[in-house]
Amino acid sequence: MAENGDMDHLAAISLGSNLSPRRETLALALELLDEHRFVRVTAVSGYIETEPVLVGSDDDAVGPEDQPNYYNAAALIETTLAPQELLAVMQNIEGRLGRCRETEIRFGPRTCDLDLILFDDCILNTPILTLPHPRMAEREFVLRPLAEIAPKLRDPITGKTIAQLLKAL
Ligand code: A4P
Ligand code: MG
Repeated sequence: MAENGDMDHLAAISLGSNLSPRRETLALALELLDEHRFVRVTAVSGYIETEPVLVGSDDDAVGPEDQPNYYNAAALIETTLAPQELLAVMQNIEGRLGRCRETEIRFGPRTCDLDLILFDDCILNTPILTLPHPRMAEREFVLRPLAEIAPKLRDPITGKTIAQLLKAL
């Protein structure tokens, strides 16, 4: 962790909530992130209402069908933290906003989901963190808000920009 105020990493995150109060929860998550000493929120997209995406492409996970719509948003973050440290901060905020991983259903309703989408040009595959986020390219609820604030940001694996990925959907 750096001691000074230089925020030398750029990260893109996606936010989602489908349990009331959805917009307030996203706003509060961003406030809590920005309050962190080593994190600065530099851009925030508009909030979009989206229908729940139920099926993960990498396995057969299916969420419950009768869940409420989501609000989704994206934000850009400058930070001195390492990717795993930033993820821990994000998970701590999810917890403070009432998310309980022990009792929730995969792809089921959640008060607040914070996903790390990109972190500089990092490509990582560890049990706790995969970068870029493995499902970003197939998710309109991730790409549309992110394209609003960072259309030229690139997926380090394919070299494609967020705008190109969104267009390809
Ligand atoms: N993890 C690994 N890589 C990452 C990363 N880049 N960012 C690990 C965040 N977490 C990462 O995540 C499960 C585990 O993934 C974590 O322990 C972390 O170590 P989670 O947040 O606990 O659970 P989750 O959110 O249910 O899983 P995941 O994989 O984030 O789900 P998805 O694919 O993000 O789907 N429909 C709409 N319209 N809008 C949504 O926001 N979200 C989901 C969640 C489903 N459908 C949706 C939406
Ligand atoms: Mg998540």
